[in-house]
Amino acid sequence: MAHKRRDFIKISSLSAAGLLFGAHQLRSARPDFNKTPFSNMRPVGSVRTSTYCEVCFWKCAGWVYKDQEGNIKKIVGNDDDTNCNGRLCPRGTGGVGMYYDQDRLKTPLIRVAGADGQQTFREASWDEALDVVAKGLAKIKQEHGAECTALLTHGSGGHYFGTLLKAFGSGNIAAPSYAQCRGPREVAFIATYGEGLNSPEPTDIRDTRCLVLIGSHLGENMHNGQVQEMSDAIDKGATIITVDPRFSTAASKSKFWLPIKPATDLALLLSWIHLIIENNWYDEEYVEKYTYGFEQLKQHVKSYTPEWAYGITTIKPDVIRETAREMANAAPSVIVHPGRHVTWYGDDTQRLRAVAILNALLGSWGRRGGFFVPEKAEVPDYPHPPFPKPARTWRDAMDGKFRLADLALANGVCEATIPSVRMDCHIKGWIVNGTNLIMTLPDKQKTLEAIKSLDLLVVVDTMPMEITGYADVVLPECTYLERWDDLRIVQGRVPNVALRMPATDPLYDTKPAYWIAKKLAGKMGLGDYFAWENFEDSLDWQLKQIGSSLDEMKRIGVKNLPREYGPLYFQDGEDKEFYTNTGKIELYSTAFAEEGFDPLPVYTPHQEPPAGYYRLNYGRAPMHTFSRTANNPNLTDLMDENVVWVNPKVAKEWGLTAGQEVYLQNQDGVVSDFPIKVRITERIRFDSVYMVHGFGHNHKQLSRAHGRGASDSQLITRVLVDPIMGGTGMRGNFVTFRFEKESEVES
Ligand SMILES: Nc1nc2c(c(=O)[nH]1)N[C@H]1C(S)=C(S)[C@@H](COP(=O)(O)OP(=O)(O)OC[C@H]3O[C@@H](n4cnc5c(=O)[nH]c(N)nc54)[C@H](O)[C@@H]3O)O[C@H]1N2
Ligand SMILES: Nc1nc2c(c(=O)[nH]1)N[C@H]1C(S)=C(S)[C@@H](COP(=O)(O)OP(=O)(O)OC[C@H]3O[C@@H](n4cnc5c(=O)[nH]c(N)nc54)[C@H](O)[C@@H]3O)O[C@H]1N2
Ligand code: SF4
Ligand SMILES: [Mo]
Repeated sequence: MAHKRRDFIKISSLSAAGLLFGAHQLRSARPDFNKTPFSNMRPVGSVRTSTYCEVCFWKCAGWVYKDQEGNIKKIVGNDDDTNCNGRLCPRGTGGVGMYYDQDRLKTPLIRVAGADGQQTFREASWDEALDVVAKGLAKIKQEHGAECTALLTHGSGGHYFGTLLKAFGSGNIAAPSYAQCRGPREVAFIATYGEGLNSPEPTDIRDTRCLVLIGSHLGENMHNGQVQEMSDAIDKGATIITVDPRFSTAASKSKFWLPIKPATDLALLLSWIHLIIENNWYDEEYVEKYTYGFEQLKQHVKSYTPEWAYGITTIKPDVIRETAREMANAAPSVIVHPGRHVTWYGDDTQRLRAVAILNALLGSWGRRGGFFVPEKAEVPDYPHPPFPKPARTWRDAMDGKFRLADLALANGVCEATIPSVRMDCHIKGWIVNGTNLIMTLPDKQKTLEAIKSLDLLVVVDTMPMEITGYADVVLPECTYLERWDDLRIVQGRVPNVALRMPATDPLYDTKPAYWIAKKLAGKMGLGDYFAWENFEDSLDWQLKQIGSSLDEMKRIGVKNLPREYGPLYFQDGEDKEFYTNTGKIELYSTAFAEEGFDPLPVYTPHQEPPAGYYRLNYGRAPMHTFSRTANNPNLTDLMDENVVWVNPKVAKEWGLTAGQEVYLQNQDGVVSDFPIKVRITERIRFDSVYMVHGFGHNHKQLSRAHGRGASDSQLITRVLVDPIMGGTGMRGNFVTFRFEKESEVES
């Protein structure tokens, strides 16, 4: 499948319009939900089936209701589910739109070169498309070795394709939810407490007396359980302290809003640590019993006074003092929230170390109203042969860097694919499942360079997205509402499992990921790794290992199990061994010292925007998830484009008016493909602009999303790589306004 050029294919010249499908499917595909997205019809006489949501990774469990004709009508939360407590967020309710979206991928596609040299897709049968994939992978194995393949994935299909790849002999399996998201936080907490936070985070917000949000914009970030618990905590009188350069929804619910100068949070954190130690506000017994390196920390933060931090952060010293006192008064029922998307400025692991240290001083780890001790159901995998050991991995391309990264880096896989990196083999084949890398990874040029170096790019997706345009083979997955999937097994206060089963047959010629992976395995001689006959049998087998069954799960959807490994919180005076080098909570990180990194976090200043430029800040909107929902008919009804938030002072300087369309140009001369409307608001500082991530799609087959708003990803060309774990800091980009589209640089 080696193509000299791998152009972006916008529209298949052999369009899917001629596809044949049955009357039932036509009726079901009717996009009548456009008008009434959240129907209140009662489920009288209707059937309900269990699912868990795939619109984001909180994976709330719910029930899907259909009408008598079998059309999916609505999805509601499962009352027994601890992730959602019976309530879905607007995106989860609008998940029905993923099923009804008429722009969906409908059949497998294979890239072909036309007579004129133009590349295009042609429709193919599953058998033919999977043959091309199996042969392409076999060729790579023969010429370079199986380890020269990689899987980039986000979402439930990752498990099946992961099994396939490991069985094939490759360990290159990366998700952008690590190095573009929570990676630095995991490494910081592993260094401090010997374990990461994972997902959902074990924050005991429900019972907290003080919640400190540093950038975490809960309320716009709609991670369901946390948002519900935050609102309960507010009702019970908890103090919320929000540190955000923007007046976020969370800031509007807070007793203290600290409109910090962007990129200076570490200075604030260090001065909070300074105050808590200098005033003896820390939990002496806890620190004495559980921690290592207190004296070094005390010395280290001596000079980090609130007056010092004021000069850097623009937060007044008395506010820094008052907020430190609030935290100490609430301790140990206090949470300095670690955040989730933390890849900001490249020193993110150190910033998150300061967060971890602050929590340790306040004694909140393992305490009610702080961080609880999570448990997860232990469900064995369906039996399969052991995996072969891969000869090499992406790490071999890294020259010994990023050894503290506990998972693979998606950007690392890109680097290991580009031939200029020293490695025995360069990665030659990618399977991309459920991640729109073009809008997800910063530095698009680098992603494209990697893609151009591939012999084979297979994309598994539900929608024609930017990434599918670069594929050699596109494999259309059916939506989560049309398929069985692995049990949802996530950590929480109680261990539990949730079932996803199809509410209806797949529309068009789409298939579930488990089916695709098993078929491919068969063609690749790896069938033993998917030994079950029917997927349902494998679920039933797994459920029987934990005293349940598929029949029971179909009825209840979620099964909560008893905790097995002790109480939710540390007991008073209990001895504890942490999985660090010293067996203690490491305020001073011996692991960092060993690797040559600062064992205690040090503040280093970041670059400021040049004159006429503003820091590009981005975040979430409650009704959308990344780029995946921008075309969802139900959710575009709620929000169909993003806007750029501009401070009135800046608007005045530029003569901008509300609703005016502008292009944004970044420090490297990249101009946004599309214009974006201006929103003039005091809610953003004068040194930054803000926009919601996930808009500005340039794939023409997205009939509702194409050209709506601008893409932050496109403007993130400067990447601040975290030296400790390789995370891609994305908030070091600056933009200015342009009134017409003339690009100096090809984007
Ligand atoms: N509705 C919705 N909810 C989601 C998602 C979604 O797509 N849609 N995605 C989910 C995922 S995967 C993630 S990772 C989370 C991400 O959500 P969070 O982890 O909560 O958010 P971040 O993207 O880190 O932060 C965004 C906030 O940081 C502020 N900020 C920007 N620069 C700075 C700074 O220098 N200092 C400080 N203190 N604040 C700053 C911004 O103004 C914004 O309010 O959201 C999750 N929830
Ligand atoms: N510029 C910028 N970049 C970011 C972020 C940001 O805020 N700004 N956020 C970062 C964060 S926190 C994260 S976690 C990552 C998330 O990054 P991604 O997970 O890549 O998010 P999406 O862009 O939504 O891409 C999801 C893809 O999955 C497809 N999809 C949806 N449902 C299914 C399904 O059931 N099966 C299959 N096979 N495919 C499906 C969608 O059509 C879409 O193409 O992005 C990171 N990158
Ligand atoms: S938080 Fe919303 S989008 Fe995410 S899984 Fe739950 S209902 Fe779905
Ligand atoms: Mo994320």
